Amino acid sequence: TTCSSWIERISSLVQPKQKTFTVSVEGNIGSGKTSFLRYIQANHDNITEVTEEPTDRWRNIQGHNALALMYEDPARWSLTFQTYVQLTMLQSHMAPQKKPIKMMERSIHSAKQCFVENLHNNGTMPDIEYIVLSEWYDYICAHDKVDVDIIVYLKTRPEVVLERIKKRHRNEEQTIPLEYLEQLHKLHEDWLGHQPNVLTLDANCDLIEMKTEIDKHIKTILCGLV
Ligand code: DGT
Repeated sequence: TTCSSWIERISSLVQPKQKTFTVSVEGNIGSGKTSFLRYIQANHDNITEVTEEPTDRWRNIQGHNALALMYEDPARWSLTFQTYVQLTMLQSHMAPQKKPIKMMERSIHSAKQCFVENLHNNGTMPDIEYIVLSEWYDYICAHDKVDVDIIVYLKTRPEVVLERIKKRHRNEEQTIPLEYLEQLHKLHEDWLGHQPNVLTLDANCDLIEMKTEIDKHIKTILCGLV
């Protein structure tokens, strides 16, 4: 799709006099969301504020590393972990916005649509836990301002992100198998494939090529404000 037709599509999706926007950046583990956001922030700091994913909070809940526990024993700790992810994501969505565009690394939606669905699909999370989390999620969506105007989807091949995960060598992630990344990839595709407000970027390339790709689509990414 060309840039100008994208702008038209987005203009028709947002409110006529809308002045603030929320953009979420989605994609598999290791797809390059953090680098993407740092590049945007470095170049468009005047109109964007970036909310990075609260992973540090997940790693230290009053001294407990929930992320590590979730990877070590997902059947025992996934509900605890996803409950906390949902809380911290809700806090990010609700945080007051000072600049025209709030850019979020992931959202409450990917936590549910990709990670929770996956844990349930692969039998790690029992029905009752899935139902409780889902009812919380539905209630939050109905009552709080967690809408996203545009989703930037950094699409990658599972094999590519596995290599990146191995290279960056985060302690908690060393046991992630290719199969898990394939499952998450499919859920991202199912979820984002059918949404009208998604800009999909090929994120298999290196950072230099990625920057060119971002520059090419910058008007769309920044909701027509540049
Ligand atoms: P990037 O910058 O694209 O490389 O992104 P990452 O890999 O730093 O960030 P992300 O969101 O893909 O994940 C950070 C870690 O947290 C990773 O080990 C996956 C895990 N994670 C994030 N959100 C959830 C969630 O809702 N549920 C589960 N089970 N894990 C999650």
